[in-house]
Amino acid sequence: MPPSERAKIMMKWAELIDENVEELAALDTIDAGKLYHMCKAVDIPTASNTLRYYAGAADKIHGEVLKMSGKFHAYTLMEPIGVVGHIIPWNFPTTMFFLKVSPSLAAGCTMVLKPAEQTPLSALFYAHLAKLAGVPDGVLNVVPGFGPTAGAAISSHMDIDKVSFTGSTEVGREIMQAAAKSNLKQVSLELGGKSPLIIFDDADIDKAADLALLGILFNKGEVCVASSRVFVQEGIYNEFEKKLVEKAKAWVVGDPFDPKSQQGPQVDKNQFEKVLSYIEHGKRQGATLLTGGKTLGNKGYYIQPTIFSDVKEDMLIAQDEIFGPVMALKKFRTIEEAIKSANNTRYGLAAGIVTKNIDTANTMSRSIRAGTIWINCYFAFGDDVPFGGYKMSGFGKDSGLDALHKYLQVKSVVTPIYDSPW
Ligand code: TXE
Repeated sequence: MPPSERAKIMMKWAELIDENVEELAALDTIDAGKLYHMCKAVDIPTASNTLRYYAGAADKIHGEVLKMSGKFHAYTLMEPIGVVGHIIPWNFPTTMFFLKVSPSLAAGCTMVLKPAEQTPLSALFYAHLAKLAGVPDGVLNVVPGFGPTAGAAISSHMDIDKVSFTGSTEVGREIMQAAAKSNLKQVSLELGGKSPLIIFDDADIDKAADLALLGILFNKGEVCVASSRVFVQEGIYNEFEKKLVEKAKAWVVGDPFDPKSQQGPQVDKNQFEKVLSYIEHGKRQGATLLTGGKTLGNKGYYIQPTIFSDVKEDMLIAQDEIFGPVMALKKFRTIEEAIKSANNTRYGLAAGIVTKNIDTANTMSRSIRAGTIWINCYFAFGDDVPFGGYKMSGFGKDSGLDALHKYLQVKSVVTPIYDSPW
């Protein structure tokens, strides 16, 4: 199909998504316990815009003309990589679907997508809308199923040319092994994180406390870039801690369909129990529980916003991805100490820096080993901004033109030129 035709279909699909925003938002809320008003205002409209961004790129994919030495002429073709397997998680069912599908569709690939077993509903609805928009049969195949069966079938399949995965570091490792053992398919991985937020003495304390809280409580902490480690400079530490705890206590946890709620339930029993067990570890290993730490109500997987202070860097709550509303707070003195602490993790997905000093911001952003650095903001994503990890947070980018190139391969074509004067 000509790329301009692909683009038209993608634009039409985006329109259909916008027309069904309420139903789609409700599906993600029912499946994942995500806030309905956030899904409706952010997740769904952002996803249709992601489609539009890559639709715009579909007919701008081209290679280069190269001047070889000797009497040769060479050029490159950018070809679709072939059949792509997408395996996605449950924390952002809609966002993940379109971060994967949009660039691969624009690149001209066909694909099999496996949604997470907890959240298959919106993916199936998106496939239905894709058909209505004119995506030909067989191009986009949504196959719900479990990881060790349906997921593993993708990563070990001999006819799949690339697997693009977002999920846990453990499963990322299994996917690489399966790819290596089967047809050496290409792999890109977006895995876990333990992202630091570093707040310096010159910060506006009130705003910084809001940012820190949002960084860990947004989507009930089920966010790969959650700012789960917060480092605060000693000059403002006491006042910051006081504000943070006050704000955490006022945070509204409840029914995700209630517009007043700021935090819904954890996705399922497994995650609920995992988070609670980390809270117990934190207490047992000697961190100070400043607020929260308990479940809420007797129905649903609700957990109070939880903040620990006096967290030592080798404690489990400072090292493991908890994936829940649990913050590890720590005081620091110097910028050197902040850099060392920020990098003391096996992950490297994102980091936040709060300061008015441009030199501090520049030094920090160049010293932290992470794929995204937010200065005086957090969760600032954009379709044109590459997103992906360093270290054990994975490799390969979602978003931006880097993501488009992930689904393309370069072919070099060389031909002799016998009568050329040059
Ligand atoms: O993830 P899994 P889980 C982290 C987070 C969370 C933990 C466990 O810390 O607490 O992982 O969550 C599919 N072959 N993240 O168990 O298992 C699975 O069906 C192929 C961070 O839910 O990694 C689902 O579609 N696929 C993360 C997807 O992998 C397999 C988001 C993710 O599930 C498979 C989610 C296998 N052997 C969890 N086993 C992020 N980066 O945002 C499972 N899957």
